[in-house]
Parts: sequence; structure tokens; C-alpha cells
Amino acid sequence: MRGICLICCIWAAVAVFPGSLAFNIGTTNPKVFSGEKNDFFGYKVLQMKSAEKMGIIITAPLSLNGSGKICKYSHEGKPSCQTSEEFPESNTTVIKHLGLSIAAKPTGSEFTVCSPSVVHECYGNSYLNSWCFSMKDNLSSIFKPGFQECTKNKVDLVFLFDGSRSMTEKDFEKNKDFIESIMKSLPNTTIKFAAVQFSTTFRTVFDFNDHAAGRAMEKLKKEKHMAALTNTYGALQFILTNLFENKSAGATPNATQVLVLITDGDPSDPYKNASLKTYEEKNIIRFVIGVKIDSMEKIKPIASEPKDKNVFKIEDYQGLDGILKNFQNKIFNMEGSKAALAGDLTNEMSQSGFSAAYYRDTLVLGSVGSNSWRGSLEERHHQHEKQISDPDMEMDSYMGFSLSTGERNGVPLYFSGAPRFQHTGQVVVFNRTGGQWMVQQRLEGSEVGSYFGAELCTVDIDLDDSTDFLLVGAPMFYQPLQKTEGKVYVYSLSDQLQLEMKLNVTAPSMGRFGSTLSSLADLNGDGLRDVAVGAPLEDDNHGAVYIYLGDRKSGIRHTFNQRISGKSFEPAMKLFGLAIDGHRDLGNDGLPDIVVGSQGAAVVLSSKPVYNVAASVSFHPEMISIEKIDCVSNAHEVLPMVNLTTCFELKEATKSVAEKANPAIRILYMLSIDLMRQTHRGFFNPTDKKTKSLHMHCNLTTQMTCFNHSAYMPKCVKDTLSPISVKLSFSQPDNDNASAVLNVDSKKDSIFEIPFEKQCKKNDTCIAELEVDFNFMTPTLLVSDQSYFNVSIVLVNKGDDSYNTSLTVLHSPGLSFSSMNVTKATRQTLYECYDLKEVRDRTQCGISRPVYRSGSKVSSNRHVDTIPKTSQN
Ligand SMILES: [Ca+2]
Ligand SMILES: [Ca+2]
Ligand SMILES: [Ca+2]
Repeated sequence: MRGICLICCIWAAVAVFPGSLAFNIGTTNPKVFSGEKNDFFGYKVLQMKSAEKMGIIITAPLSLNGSGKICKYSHEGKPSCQTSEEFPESNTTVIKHLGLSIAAKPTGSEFTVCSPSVVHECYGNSYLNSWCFSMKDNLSSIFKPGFQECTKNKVDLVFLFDGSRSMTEKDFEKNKDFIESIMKSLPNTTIKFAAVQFSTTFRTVFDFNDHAAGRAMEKLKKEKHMAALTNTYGALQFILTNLFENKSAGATPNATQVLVLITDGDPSDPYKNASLKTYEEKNIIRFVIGVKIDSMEKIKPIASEPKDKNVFKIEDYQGLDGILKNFQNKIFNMEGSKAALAGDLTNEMSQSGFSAAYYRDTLVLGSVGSNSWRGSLEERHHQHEKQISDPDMEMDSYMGFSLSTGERNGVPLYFSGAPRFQHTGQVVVFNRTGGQWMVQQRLEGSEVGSYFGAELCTVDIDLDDSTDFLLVGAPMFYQPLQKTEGKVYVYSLSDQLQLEMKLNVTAPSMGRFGSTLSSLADLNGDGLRDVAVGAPLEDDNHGAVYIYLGDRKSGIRHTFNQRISGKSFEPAMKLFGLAIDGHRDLGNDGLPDIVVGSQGAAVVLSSKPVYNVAASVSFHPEMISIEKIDCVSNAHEVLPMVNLTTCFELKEATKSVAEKANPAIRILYMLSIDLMRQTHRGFFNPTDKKTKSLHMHCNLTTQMTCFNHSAYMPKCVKDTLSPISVKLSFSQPDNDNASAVLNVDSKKDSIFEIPFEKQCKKNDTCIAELEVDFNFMTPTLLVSDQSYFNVSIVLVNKGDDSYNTSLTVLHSPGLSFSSMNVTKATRQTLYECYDLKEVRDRTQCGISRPVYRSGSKVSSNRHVDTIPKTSQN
């Protein structure tokens, strides 16, 4: 029978991948698609599948003077590129940076590219916005994401005109004409007008309700000249109370309020800071038109800032005609440019499509700029658009900077990063309940300026269509002591739709680790998706991509499994890791490929098959014979110990297409005897007792491969109680260039024990039963010089093996042991007798060391001399 020690493939995770940084992403012969560095070719990459053909999309958002380009490459054949100039809209719109964001439908056949920096005009002001392009096979359609219109603004405008006696009737009429002209030129606006004549007292000529009802012009025409003083400050207060703050006069809540003061004299009443302060606090825009006034100093304070744009000086009332056009424009623009004046942008700068993602066939776009850069999401499904925002988002938070979608137990979830929220960043989770998107949870960043949430990635670790983890990138997270930049947080998503932080990983260096996050296909064949993290500024902007193997409990493993440096390519890449997509097999070998974008090139990296090794070791005989072991005779002979047989068999963990799989993995394996003991009891070379280890290179295949080795031992093995330990270990020394790789999780070492032969009945515990029989063979002892006597000793072992057996004879100090000889023995018995130092009354003999076997019986004669009394001292 053979003793067999099997090392089976262990599937459980082994903590850390040792030293080497390579695993199964091949980097030696990558497929490289090159483009212009200045065009930022490679800014976004996407794997796609059209009509059963695999291909990749690469964008170059700065090509063609910054208008952008999208190129599509099939595995064979030439690329087809599309520029924004080919879209009819390019005649009327300056399309910029096409390809800054990209998203593919989960089916992979349709994708959307956006150019979120299109300049558009709102009533004379330029804003950034976007166009997006959806492409399916070779058909493309263009659409303008919603919620980026120029916001119509409500304006309440009051004319305050001078009715003092210093003006003529003609001037007074001219003034009324001016007001009438402005109102007539703005017929279809949301502006509501009112007018007040002031002199010593004040009178509402028409209020907002009159204007809305069409009575304004008539009332204005009938208005009589008051012809008294110029109580300007009193009039300002009057307007506040009677018009701007008076709902019954038709004032619109939250309207932009505008006052146009037309006067030909300095105020007669004293300067009232209080009423001006109220105007200031309420952001009421004030224009002042001074007629025939030498110095504007007294009326200038009434105008709002900027004074040089809001104060007008004219020579006489005829001059009003000259400023009419200018004034009309100013007021007209006010309707659309509340933002510019009051600093509150709604959708003028939304930049919809700054980020893009699909949830099933619904496209979701991030609109970072909407609502004063609070940001929002825009959902687009069959031409229906819906804006999703967080009511508690603060200004300048940039929500929509990043975007990821998921689903847990059938509930759709949108995740969006607001990396500037309170300067530390935030991620908002939206959950759709009852057709409404509600904020489910918020995750907060911890470090100011870390850009927490600048990149997001959901992971369905077990490929069951239910999201399990959310990865959040904080690419600017800086650790000054370690000199590292970038951090990735991993959150698990519970069935209750709650995210809980499981782990975070940081970069080993500076380089914006976490700028890109991508959920990959299962690379190593453990049934769990794996993850790539980009650090595009590492290694002096050459960039690097880190591969983390997926983990069911913590999302990813604590340590990366492979680092691919942009510097390792020939020529070296720049900003390698700007974009990553690796969720499908682009070829047809059944193994996933990863597309990595860099500045000027996109690289397709193929994954190699991963194999587990089933290794077994058997030895023969199953126990080491102790029969010839002899520590008594001092022989330096070498004895055979056992024959070892090691067998290896490869089993693929990945699912490569069978006919192509013909792996030959070259491994280095090592056998060692008694590795942990100070003195080893065995060796592999019979002529060199130092050879306690054996190293072998061999090629493994899917066929079982076996190797035989002989192990030896010295004739004297003192410890035959504890078994000999043998360690088998193996590794793949050069997996960089190999066509297949050893699984990092495959167990690569094992220790097994070879016992020494034993004859012990109970539980391997030896209980020897030694019996000694002793007889004098010399009938009388004559005490004299040169005298001796003989004794016979019989030693029987009736029990189990006896280890390190010794026989001690106690005698009077006048006797001296002389010699011993075996007269009869059941097996060869060696012995060694010695006097003990300074002890004169006993003699000890080692019997058949190390083992006096069970059932042995030995008879011996001992010759004992008497020592003369004189020499006893
Ligand atoms: Ca899942
Ligand atoms: Ca995996
Ligand atoms: Ca492949």
C-alpha cells in the first residue's frame, strides 16, 4: 500500500499575491490603436458589439480644432470615424469636444456620445451646453438633451419719472413717449410694467395690474404734470411700499425687480440711505437717466452697480430717443439673464451629458452646471425627459460629474457624484419609488479637495443582474506622509438598498489613483467580476492601471493583483488609464479583453487562461524501515529512505475555447526534507548528505505529469520517533511571457510527513515491557588480584518497540566491567557499554539503539573484573 498525500486545488482566496506584479493580463504583444496626442485620441474607450461583430469606440474630443471625433474599429478592417461637422446641426451650432463622455447600452449595440461644452446663447449671453449623439450600428441620430433652455425670467419694472416744475410740458410729454416706446417694443415678454410720477408728492400712474389688463398706455396718456418739487427719496420709498411689495398692485413674487428713474434735477428731499439699502438688499436693479444735469454726483448713488453701465446722462429730453434702443435691449435681456445679473443660473450652463450611463435602455446624463452648478441628472427614455435633482444639493457641488446606474432586487438606482459638495465631495443615491426619484442615501467624502465621487462604478460581483457594490473614487485624496494621491472606497449594497463601506484602497504613489474605475468581466475564472482602477498621472504622467480581483464579501481584494504601467509599452504610453472598458471578449478565445485609453492611443490587452494545478505526492514504502538504522556501530553508510513520486495536472479555471487551449505551463518545483529542523534526517543525493532540497523545472499540461525521486538517510538516525517532513512547493517563474498562467489562488505548497516504522499497539504510543534475567556463571568469587567472574543477562522485550533502551548494572565499586558478548539473540543486536564518569558503582549499556524491537530477546555474557583494593582510590 502507498501512503498518499494529495494537494488538491484550493479555491478559497489566499491572502496576498507575492512579489510579482503580473497575472493574466498579457502586456507583451498588445494591439495598439494610435491617434494624435493633441487630439486626445483615447480619451474615452468603449467595447461594443454590433451585428455579432466586436469592436471598440475611441474618441478624440480635441480633434478638428476642438470639435471632436468618434472612431469605430472592428477587429479586422479599417476604422470609420465620425466628426461633429458631419451632423447638420453643425451649420448652426459650434459643437465642441464631441466624445468627452460616452455610454453604451447594456446590450452593447447602441451607444451615446456627448459634447457637453457646446456654446449657446441666451438673450445675448453665452452659456455652455451640450449635444449628444446616439449611434446604433452605422446609424446615428443627434439630440439636444433637455433642461438646458434659457430660463424665462419674470421681471417687474417700474418707471419713476420726474414731474417737477423745472421741465416744460413738452419735455413732460417726451418723457411719457419714451416710456411708451419701451413698452411697445417689448410686447410679448413676461415683463410687467408700472409707472410713478413724482414731484412733491407721488402718484401711481399705472400699476402692474393695469399693464396686464392693457390699461397702462391710456392711463399714461392722461397723466397730468404735477409741476412741483423733486422728492426723489420719498418716491423711492413710495414705490417699494406701493408697487414692488404690493401684491394687490400685481407684483410678482420672486420677480427680478427693476427701477428706471428719469429725472432732470437733484433730489429736493434729504438723502435716505435706508431706502437705498432696501433696494440693495432686494437686488432691485436701478437705472438712472439724468436729463440736463451738470453733475450726476447727487443722483448717481441711486443707480445699482455697475454704475457706468446703469447711469445715463443726456443733454435734453430729445436725447431720450438716442438711448431708447440701448435701453430696450437692456430690459429685453433682463428677461433671460436673471443669472447674469443676480448670479443664479438655472439651466443655462447645465452641460447635460458631462457624464453618461445607461440603465437598461434609459439613458441618464449628468448635468453638472444646472441650477448654479448644484447639478442634476437627466433621464431620457423614448424621447421623454425627466430632470432628477437633490433638493438639498448646494451651489457649486457639481452633481452629475460622475454617474453610475444599478439595480438591486428589481429596484433601479442611480448613483451620482458631486465632488465639490462642501469641498469634500458627496455621492447621492437616487431610488425610484412610485415613479418618483428620491434621494435614498448620501455618502460623504472626508478630505477637502479629494474630489470624492469624481468617479463611480457599480459592480454586480456575481453576475446575477443585482448590484452588489459601489466603488467611489477620490482621485485627489492626498496622504502627505506616504506621498500618495488617490483613494478608492468600496461600499456594499444591502437588500435594504443601504450602502456600507467595506474597504478602501489607496495608491502606492502619486498619480490620481481612482480617476477611472471599471467593472470588468471575470478574469481569473472564479465566477466573480474583477475591477480595474486607473491612475493616469503615475510614473511622470505615463499612467498605470491596477487590476483588483473581485471578492464576494469586500467587493475587491485588499491588494491589487496586477499593475500595468504605461511606461512598459514600446513606445511608452502617456496618461495610460484615462479610460478603461473590459467587460467582454473582443476576439473569440472565450477570454475577456481590456481596452485602455491613453493620450494618443488605445490598447487592447488580452487576458490569458488561468490554470489550477492539482499536485499529489506519494511515497513508498509507506513507513521508513528502521531495521538497518544503527547508531551503535558508528557506520557512515547511507540507507535508502523512500521513493517519492510527485504528480501534477493542470485544470483550467477560466473558460477559454477548448481547441485553442494547449497550455504548457513551466513551473519550478522544490522538494525539501526536514526544512524546519536544525539537522535534516534525509537527502536526495546519496553521495551528498547536504542535499536536503531538490529543485526541478518542468512543463505541465492538462495530462498528468509525474516525477520520481529517491530520498536517502544516514545509517544512524537518532530520532526515529517524529516523522520526516517533506515540503513540496512550486511556482511559475516567468508568467509575463507565458501563454497561460498559474492561478494565484491555486495552493502552491504542501507539507506532508513520512513516519518511521513502529510497532506500537495503542494509538501510536509505544509501551515496552522489558524483562531482565540475571545469573552468576562463576560459582565462587575469589577476591584477589587478576580475578574475574561472568554473569549472564537475558533481556526480553515483551511489549512494543523500546526506544533508546539501556541496561544498567549496579555493582560494588570494587568491580569493573570488562566485556560483554551476545550469546543468543532473536535478531542482530548491537550494544555499547560505557562507564559513567565519576560513578564507580554502575555500568550502562545501550542496547540496539535507537530501537529495541518488540519481541526481541537477547542473552549475553558479561565479564567482570575485580579491582584490587589498592587501586580503588
Ligand atoms: Ca449581484
Ligand atoms: Ca474574478
Ligand atoms: Ca479575448
